[in-house]
Amino acid sequence: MANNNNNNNGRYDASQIQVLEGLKAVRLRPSMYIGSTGPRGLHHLVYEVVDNSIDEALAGFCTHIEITLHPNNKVSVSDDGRGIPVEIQPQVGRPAVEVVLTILHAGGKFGGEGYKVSGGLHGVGVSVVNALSEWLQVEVRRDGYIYRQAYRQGKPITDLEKVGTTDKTGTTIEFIPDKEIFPDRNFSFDTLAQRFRELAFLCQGLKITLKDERTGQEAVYQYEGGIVEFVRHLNKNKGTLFPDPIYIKREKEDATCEVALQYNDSYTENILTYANNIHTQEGGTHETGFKSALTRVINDYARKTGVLKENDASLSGEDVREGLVAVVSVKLKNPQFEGQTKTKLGNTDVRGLVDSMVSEGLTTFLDENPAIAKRIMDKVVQAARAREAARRARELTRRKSALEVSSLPGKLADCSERDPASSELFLVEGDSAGGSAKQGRDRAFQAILPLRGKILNVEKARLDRILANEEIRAMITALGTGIGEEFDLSKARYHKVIIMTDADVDGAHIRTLLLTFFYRYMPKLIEAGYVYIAQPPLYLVRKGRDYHYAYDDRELDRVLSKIGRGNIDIQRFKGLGEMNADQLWETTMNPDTRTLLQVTVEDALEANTIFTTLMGNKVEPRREFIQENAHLVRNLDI
Ligand code: 0RA
Repeated sequence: MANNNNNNNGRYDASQIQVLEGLKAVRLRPSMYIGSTGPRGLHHLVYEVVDNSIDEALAGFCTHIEITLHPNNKVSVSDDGRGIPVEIQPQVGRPAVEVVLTILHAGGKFGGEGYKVSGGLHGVGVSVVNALSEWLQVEVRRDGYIYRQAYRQGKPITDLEKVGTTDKTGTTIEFIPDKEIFPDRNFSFDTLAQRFRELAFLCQGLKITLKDERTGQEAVYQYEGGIVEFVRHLNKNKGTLFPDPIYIKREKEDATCEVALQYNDSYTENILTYANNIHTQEGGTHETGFKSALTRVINDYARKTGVLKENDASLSGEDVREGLVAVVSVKLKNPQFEGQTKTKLGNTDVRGLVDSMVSEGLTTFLDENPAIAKRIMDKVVQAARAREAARRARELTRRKSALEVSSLPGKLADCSERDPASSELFLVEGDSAGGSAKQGRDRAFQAILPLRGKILNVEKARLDRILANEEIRAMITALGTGIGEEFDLSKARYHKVIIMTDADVDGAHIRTLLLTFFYRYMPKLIEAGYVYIAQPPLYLVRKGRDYHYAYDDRELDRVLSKIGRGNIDIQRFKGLGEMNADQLWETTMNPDTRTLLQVTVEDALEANTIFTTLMGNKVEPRREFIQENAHLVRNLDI
């Protein structure tokens, strides 16, 4: 059984067995460790490696992390930290770096207390990445030397070797995910860039560079202002109530909390919470601590200054969060993640910690900045009034729908099918396209609702105004689910809601308006996977009796080169209305031949940023965005 690696005088047995057992377990059930072996799991490998460098940065020893995507599926992650220790670990008889890379959960054992601060969602350690890589190489720059070791599927194929000298310190880990585990090894620059930007916001001053050698793309993220700049970024295209976000920070022995917040003139709240750099989508104790302090402090201030009189009702949590953008970030020793997706912070002591620091910090801020405090007071009091009006409006619609016998909208051409699971609703832009769709559809299971004119810009409007909009009401009624707090997925009358708009800029705008509406008021409809985007073709190419459709310019080129020369006629569809009923059926509606894009809100932050960039109050960025990204809306969904 001799192997060049086991030269440590018989002391290796126990640890070697542990390594092999560990590797086997990881390769047998990769999803247990990294969530999936699809694109998410694949990208998770990179995050896991980067997290180790982030820990080194949070410990104060690393200022720059560089990630490079190479051709041939190789990724490298390089940092300028202290370098993973190389000394022989007495318990194991192997260099520490080898232990870190081969033994499960060995990651944090060598830096002593307080080393492990961040950690991927699963926090599994870099040995898992190693086990799932067909090849991995670690390079350590430390004590004047360069050390290297390579692995195959997690097993060392060389000893740790001294390969040169250097005056630098740091660690570089390069790896190629194993094809046996990951059928698709295509890394997405955009997905990685998004996460690294977020990490750079959360780790003030840290520089993160992402390079893509496949395309030459490069992104550099570094924010001296940390989460304050994060809040500025989220409010980029909004009118803000005051110029600089409020920033509060508290450092304790075993926890650091920071909060940055700023109001804008919209009506939605956007609170992002993080624990150890993980986006806690389900919230948790840090979020409750923040919210309760905010509500209490604002109410106290409103009473103290006479904005609220003795007999006035207190402001609700929703009132004080209207138009609020906030980032809450805590870093602590032993984070407990709970909830369905393990993204809810459970540590009970964090609630009081965040609550008391926000109480103190915000009270002081309001006292010291009366002019800003006044603007906040105006905003929250107005919110309370609007909320009351919305409640009355809601009651009105409820009573109405209870009274009407058949309350389905007149414009809806419903299907005969009654089982929602096999029913489809097409939301079609424009009356003429609606007409073609009605003719072309299979009325057995396809319903058509034409949407006329400019649909209300939901970002700008409050709930009461949205409910008053005829197009939106028709859609809500047709869907059957209700909206907001009364939303009930089980009442959905269709399990496919298909947005069918023109393949031009206006179409992209309306599609985004609808997506915004669903995202804000029926997020569960998206989560359930009920929302789709139809893909109408852009071109019809005819040669004699032969014809082909092309969905974009690239496909048009392909079609043209395939059918060769001759008498070719190219028709460009400017809108759905230009297609006759048969063409619309064949290209866009027939389940056997169409392509539908399913809309998923994978990343609420990403979606929110896109929506708010498009729909915010300032007009210029919106136009710019549509022009640049008309094609991108597709990338929102899988
Ligand atoms: C354990 C201890 C020390 C550093 C590291 C791990 C370390 C790990 C990684 C992984 C990627 N980059 C890294 N950089 C550092 C501290 C050892 C010391 O006291 O010098």
